Amino acid sequence: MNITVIGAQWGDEGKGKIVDFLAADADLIVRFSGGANAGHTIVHGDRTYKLHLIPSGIIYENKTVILGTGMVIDPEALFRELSVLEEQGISWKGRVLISSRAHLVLPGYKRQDIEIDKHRRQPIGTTGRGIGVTYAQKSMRDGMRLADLFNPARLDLIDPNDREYLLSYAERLEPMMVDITGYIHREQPKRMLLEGAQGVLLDLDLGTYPYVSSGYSAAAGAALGAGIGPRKIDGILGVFKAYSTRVGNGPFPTEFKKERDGDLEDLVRELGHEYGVTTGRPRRCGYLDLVALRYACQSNGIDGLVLTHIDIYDAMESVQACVAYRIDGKETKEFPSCSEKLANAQPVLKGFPGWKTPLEKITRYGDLPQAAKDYITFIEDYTETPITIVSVGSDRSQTIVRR
Ligand code: 2SA
Ligand code: GDP
Ligand code: MG
Repeated sequence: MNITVIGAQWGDEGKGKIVDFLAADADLIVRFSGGANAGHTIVHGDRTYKLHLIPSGIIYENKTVILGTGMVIDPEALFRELSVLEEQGISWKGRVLISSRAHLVLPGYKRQDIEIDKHRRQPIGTTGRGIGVTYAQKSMRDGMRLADLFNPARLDLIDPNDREYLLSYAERLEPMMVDITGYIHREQPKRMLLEGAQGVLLDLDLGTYPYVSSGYSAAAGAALGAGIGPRKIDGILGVFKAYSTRVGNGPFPTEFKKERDGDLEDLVRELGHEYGVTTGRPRRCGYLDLVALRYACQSNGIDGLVLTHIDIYDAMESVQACVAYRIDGKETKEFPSCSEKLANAQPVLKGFPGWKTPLEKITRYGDLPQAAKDYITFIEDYTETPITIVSVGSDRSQTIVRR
């Protein structure tokens, strides 16, 4: 049984938490896309782990994780992250493998990323981690892959400073390098988890282009990133929050507005700690956008949704969600492909009664207050997708699986 887990919004839905929870039953966890731009948080008791490149199964002592082919790897960031994990008592040697076909981020790419975005007439607000430049080099067929580090014919083609930089990591990277396809074929894992990064609306093809990242955040990227065929994947889970957030620029139709929503943005940001895990940037916050969520379900074939952060609404008298857009005077439930059109969309909001009960200690679906269940049922009906897991807090234990 192999399951893909993706973000169904603009990232930061709680993928790290959910992959860590599901990893208890997995024998291999593969991150299939993105790089050190991502920030995946795992909370276990009084310990918090912030992952950027390492797949979220690493916290278990005996699980093997692979950084997949679709990733872009910054060696400096990788070893920094691994040494933080080591300080936190996680021994990783022998358990962290990297696809030989994954691309490498060079120091100059990070500088270029920052410079390019600074000079854009409409900046994207990238994380400055060299992601776009590395994926562009890959598409141009000028990229450096992990395997190239051990291939003098390729290595000799690059700038001597870059060569020296990369070679300084070669000894440590060599034992981690793996042919991911061969490995999976040999090991025959029974249960694989394929972890995405960012979210569907930041996917290069499906997202709000050009305000997207450059990897494939969508479910369709999982097979490529893990070096397996798409028919080997048995299910797709899409993680989403009870509200929406976005970090960086670009259209966000349900973003809270002071004139309409008062202090709701500050309230949600503080309760939900909505700050970038990688850059510390405050995240923009807004209502749950069901038009966008339905599009994410349809464009990814999501079999089951995972609802997180529902506890953030615990104290609210009422909760609202966007059920349509009004664009140029016309109401629509279709998600526009053009960012300018999306920027003109006014959300049509529907109100739901609040549950005014703390949910954080609830462990069974049946024990949720009726108002919370009604909100959940509405989302399922609207998206035509079942909600199979509900998360009521950041801790691994605060996860309700619907049976
Ligand atoms: P990039 O750096 O080229 O990938 O940026 C392109 C856009 O993608 C957004 N992006 C993200 N959005 C949400 N979360 C991300 N990870 C970090 C986190 C973000 C942070 O977990 O909090 O710390 O700021 C992430 N990574 C990329 C980015 O904001 C641009 O809009
Ligand atoms: P990811 O990028 O999708 O892995 O998500 P991030 O780690 O960037 O952001 C999610 C944040 O929400 C982290 O601080 C998590 O610890 C936290 N979190 C996850 N699920 C829940 C939840 O159900 N409720 C609350 N209150 N916090 C959650
Ligand atoms: Mg994140």
